Amino acid sequence: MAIFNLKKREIECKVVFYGPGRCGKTTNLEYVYKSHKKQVEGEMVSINTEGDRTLFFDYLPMELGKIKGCDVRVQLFTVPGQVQYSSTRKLVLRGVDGLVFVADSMKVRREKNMLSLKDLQKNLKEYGLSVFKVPLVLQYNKRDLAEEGIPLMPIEQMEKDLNRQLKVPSFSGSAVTGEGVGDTLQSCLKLTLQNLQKQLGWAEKK
Ligand SMILES: Nc1nc2c(ncn2[C@@H]2O[C@H](COP(=O)(O)OP(=O)(O)OP(=O)(O)O)[C@@H](O)[C@H]2O)c(=O)[nH]1
Ligand SMILES: [Mg+2]
Repeated sequence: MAIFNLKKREIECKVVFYGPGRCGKTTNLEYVYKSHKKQVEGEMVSINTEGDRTLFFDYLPMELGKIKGCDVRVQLFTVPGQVQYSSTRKLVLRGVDGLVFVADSMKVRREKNMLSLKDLQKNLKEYGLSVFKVPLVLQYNKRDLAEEGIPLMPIEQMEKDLNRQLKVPSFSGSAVTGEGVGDTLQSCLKLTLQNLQKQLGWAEKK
């Protein structure tokens, strides 16, 4: 849940990158850190195991400018994707305002993507949230691997597997080259801020 401090004219919200192990959540955040220096407030914090897998989370605070004279900040988090860190994933998800689900485009990861999306749905439900209502975008990551001859799923198949019911914005990209990373985040932040404005009764009248 976002923090609205209207006296100090500050709004702080939380966006979480979710997805299966090794799909590229941390790499996404690292790219955002490098490419959005002006908006980043402070350092990126990563709590990793020795093998560079996320053990607890990655954290990156950003400044998004002003809405109605209020400073808007977002805290970006990643969850640890490895199956055994289920309770940590749930903890990181607490108070989430927006989500990026990062799916791995490699054919061999098809089932892992679908299981992780189910895991997200279940964890959200435990906080009384619905995957159909929370601001959410999908990213089909690692598209660059096609050039290396690694079998990837066609985008249409990933849409069918993951987005047939959700019908949320989706982006193909590569967290390594940065393709699609900014678009994914921007789309998620747009939905998240629209939703917060609705909560505050600030939504634009059509
Ligand atoms: N080629 C390619 N490799 C990628 C891409 N994104 C991530 N990787 C690689 O995939 C591996 C795992 O990436 P991470 O960002 O650590 O994955 P993660 O989702 O944070 O994994 P967990 O922390 O275990 O949940 C690393 O070796 C990355 O360099 C991508 O878009 N293209
Ligand atoms: Mg990670």
